[in-house]
Amino acid sequence: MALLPILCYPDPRLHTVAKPVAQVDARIQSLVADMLQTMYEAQGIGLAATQVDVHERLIVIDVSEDRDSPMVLINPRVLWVSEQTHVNEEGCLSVPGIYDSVVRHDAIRIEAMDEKGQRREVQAQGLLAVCIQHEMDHLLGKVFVEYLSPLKRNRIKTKLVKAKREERA
Ligand code: K1U
Ligand code: ZN
Repeated sequence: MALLPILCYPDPRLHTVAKPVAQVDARIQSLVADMLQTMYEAQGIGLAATQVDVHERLIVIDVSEDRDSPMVLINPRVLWVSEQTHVNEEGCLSVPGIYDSVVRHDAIRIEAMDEKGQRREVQAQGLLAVCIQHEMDHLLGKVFVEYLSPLKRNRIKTKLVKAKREERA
């Protein structure tokens, strides 16, 4: 297993639209193991392949308290969303230190494959539903700050570019 570098906003690669995974093989299983290790190490509850510069439709998630219930979603597809929405506080490993409110569907149902290539359906609500919607946005090249006002987004961009510059100096 290996820790993978996480792309940081405003890296343009975060806006790449991911392609479907063609085959769930040893390469994908190894990527899943690396992404899980990277997500746990970074103390995140989710990670999309886009964030580690792999542009294939693959997500890992673990919203459990004990961090022992990994979920792997390959080629996820939305089947249903609730009409009801909710404002949630979100963060992102690609936008370190920034948390803000985003409106999401309360509940969703998706289909995806797991790491064995088995089709599964997931009905989600609460934090799991929020996290799946956030990670599926990553696969479309969308970062949560794009839901914020241009003013807020530009402030975040400036702050992170400055932080990166200082880190390099
Ligand atoms: O996509 C990511 O970078 C992972 C992200 C997932 C996420 C968190 C919160 C709401 C929606 C999606 C994170 O794990 S950010 C860090 C984190 O652990 C966290 C932040 C806020 C609430 C709960 C967890
Ligand atoms: Zn994110």
